[in-house]
Amino acid sequence: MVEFDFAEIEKKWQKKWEKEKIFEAKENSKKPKYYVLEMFAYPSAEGLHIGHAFNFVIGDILSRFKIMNGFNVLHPVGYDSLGLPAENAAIKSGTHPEDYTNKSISNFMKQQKGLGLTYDWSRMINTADSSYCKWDQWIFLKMFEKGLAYQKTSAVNWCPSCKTVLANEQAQTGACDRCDTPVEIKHLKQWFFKIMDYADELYEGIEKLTEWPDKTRAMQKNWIGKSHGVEIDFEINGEKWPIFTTRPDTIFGVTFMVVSAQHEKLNELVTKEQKKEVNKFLKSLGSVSEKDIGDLEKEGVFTGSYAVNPANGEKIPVYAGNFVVADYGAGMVMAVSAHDQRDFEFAKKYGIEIRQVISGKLTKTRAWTEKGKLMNSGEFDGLSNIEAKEKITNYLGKKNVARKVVNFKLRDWGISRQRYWGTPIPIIHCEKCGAVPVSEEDLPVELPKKVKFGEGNPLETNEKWLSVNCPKCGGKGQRESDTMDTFVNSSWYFMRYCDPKNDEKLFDKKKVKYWCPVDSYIGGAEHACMHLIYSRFYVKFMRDLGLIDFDEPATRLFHQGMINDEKGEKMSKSKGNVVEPLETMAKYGVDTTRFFLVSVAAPDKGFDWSEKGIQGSLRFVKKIFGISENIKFGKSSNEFVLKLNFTIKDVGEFYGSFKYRKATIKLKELFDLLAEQCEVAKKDFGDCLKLLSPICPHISEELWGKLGNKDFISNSEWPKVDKTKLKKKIKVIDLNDKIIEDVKIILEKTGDKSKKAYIYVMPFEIGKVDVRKIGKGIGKKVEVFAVSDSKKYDPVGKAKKARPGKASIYLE
Ligand code: ANZ
Ligand code: ZN
Repeated sequence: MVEFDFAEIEKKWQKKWEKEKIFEAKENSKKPKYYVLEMFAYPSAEGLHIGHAFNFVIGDILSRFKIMNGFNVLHPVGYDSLGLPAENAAIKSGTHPEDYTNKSISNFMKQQKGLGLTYDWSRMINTADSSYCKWDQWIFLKMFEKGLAYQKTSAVNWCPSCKTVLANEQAQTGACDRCDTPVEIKHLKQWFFKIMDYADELYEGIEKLTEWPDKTRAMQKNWIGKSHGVEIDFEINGEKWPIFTTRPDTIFGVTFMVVSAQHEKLNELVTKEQKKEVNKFLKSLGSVSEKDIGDLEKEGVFTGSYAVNPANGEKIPVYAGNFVVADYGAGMVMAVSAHDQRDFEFAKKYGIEIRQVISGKLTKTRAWTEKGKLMNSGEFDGLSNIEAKEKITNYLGKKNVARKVVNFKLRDWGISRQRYWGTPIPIIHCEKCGAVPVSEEDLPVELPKKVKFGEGNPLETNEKWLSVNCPKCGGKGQRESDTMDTFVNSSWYFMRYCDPKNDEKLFDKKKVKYWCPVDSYIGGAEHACMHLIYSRFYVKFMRDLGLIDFDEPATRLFHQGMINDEKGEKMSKSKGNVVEPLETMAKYGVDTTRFFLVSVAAPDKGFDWSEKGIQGSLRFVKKIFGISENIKFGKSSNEFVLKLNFTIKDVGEFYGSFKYRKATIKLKELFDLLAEQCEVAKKDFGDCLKLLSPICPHISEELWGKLGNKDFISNSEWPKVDKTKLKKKIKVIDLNDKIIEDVKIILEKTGDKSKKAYIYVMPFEIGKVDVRKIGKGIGKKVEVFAVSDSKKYDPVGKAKKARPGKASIYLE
């Protein structure tokens, strides 16, 4: 095997690509556009991990393929660099978040450049840069202007010891993940974006995202959670509570009500007698994370109040409970203990009546949640519960105590973070004028550089930064000290890439119109909901502002799989089983690493790392080098021309549809056959390199140059399929036809007059042989053997000459 210095080759070509700027997207090009984007990376001090590398390589192969197919490709890169980790690192190690971030970015860049990616570095974005955050703030002002940015009081996790607000992920266990102090709930005034105004469009629009993974679409539907139901008015202490239910058929089975423990009006429901009990319960609740509400042990406490059921006038107790969401529906449920599992468990625990109203089998542990006939429901008894839904809704509707409604699980987007390392919210609070937007000319509101970390939000205690004049009345004002959720930054970055340096405007409409939407968006499935819903919301908002004319951020979405360690376990720093892409690239070369990443499994499936596997990829890369050294240029064999044409066709289809593993299989076959050729046309060899180059760009470029080419293979033209060659193959591909043809050739050459032909084929081919057809074709008796058959008739040892697709023949 040939040894070669891959590191030198990699460096050489990366330098040349960069110098000639061959991957910069062109403005005003006549070519059709193609926009490839990998999801925004968060630059951390640890540098990129193998999952990042996998993500980038998947996008890069597509980008290279599209470039070679004549597209004007936009393949940009940038850094989603604000957020908690940088701030935590700063608190821990005393470095400023900005220094931490800049160091992480330059480290990331070095590693990404090492991968030989086709990024257009001239368009790089860094969300921490004030030239970017200025436009985040501009969008905020537009939201504010349209009434889509507003303040309301909402619960946060509070650590009394760190004196700081904790993100949900910092309070998952109910204790602060820094100091282990139990988390308390605090109510703070915070900023929200009214994503609910777009809930229906976001939900209905999912249907049109036909090139997004089904699972992601289903997850989004579930997240937005459009639910058709009925609102039924219950009277509590003389006040009307419109309670949302999807099961009006169970109205006669309501034996209690449960209001959310976080409900704003809970206090009004609690009687004097119950105050102590309720407070005790509230204290015990822990963090506000809603993620695990489904798995919680159901708990609650009687409030002392009673509700009146409008269907039968019954008085039923109102409980406060931990399993009811405060801002869904009315934040209170009509509990039907016999037919809802949550209510059932709750009723069992607190000894509340369980009243069956739908026929079916209740057990000791399970409610009956299937269909059945109504019982204990007065005039509705005997109806099927499906029918009863409609009838009861109409009955209550006529009494004016119920109406059909649509509800969404989606909540308005809370964007306030009580943190330093984020985009400042451009608002000034004035005693006289309230919340006043910073005027556009005064953007960006920049973060103060000198701050003290340690307790709470350093912006909140920075008097110098906080105190400003009110833009409206000129009086004393105070800056908003909350910063924005970093999902704000990543909701529109793909549009900014189209015009990243614009200082006058968010972006030039024409440029975004040309490039957007993203044609292929590649990233982890963990972003199926938040990021991908927020960016869909941003697109719709900007469309309504008249800035863009499309509805969805990306036409096609692709999720890469997970790479686990050799034992199939998730890689993590703490387990010490992380594969370092840089080490791997240094050891095996970039092209080998790239080839390996896509040859193990379909890129959406993920795989277990394998040292043996990557060595196999290295052998393949070396083999190609070996071929290039030994090959003689002349005329290609028919067999090779056929194979080449089929590979051009197949590999092209596979690259275009992320079926990269299938492409690697075809490439291996092609180069195997090439290795067996005595000579091959120079152009055909060049075509083979072109097919390889999206995955292994450096060696392809090197060998392309060795062929005497002066241009880059990376932006050369993709080889064309010769369709006439493909047709021919269909005839030859049939094993029987080939045997007939081969026998005829022998007969012609030797003038043989024998009566019988013995045919030897591979064991797996024996089923494909059609003895009658061959017999008719050659006009002789025919007998067929598998080469492995120990009882075969083979007097001159012909069987061992058979190969797959090529039978051996003995005439007698
Ligand atoms: C009575 C009932 C009986 C219900 C029964 C279900 C089964 P989706 O489909 O998710 O919209 N619900 C209403 N508001 C709630 C809140 N704020 N937090 C938690 N649960 C709430 O589900 C609607 C059902 O969820 C409603 O229908 C209500 O319980 C409950 F056999 O009402 B149901
Ligand atoms: Zn004012």
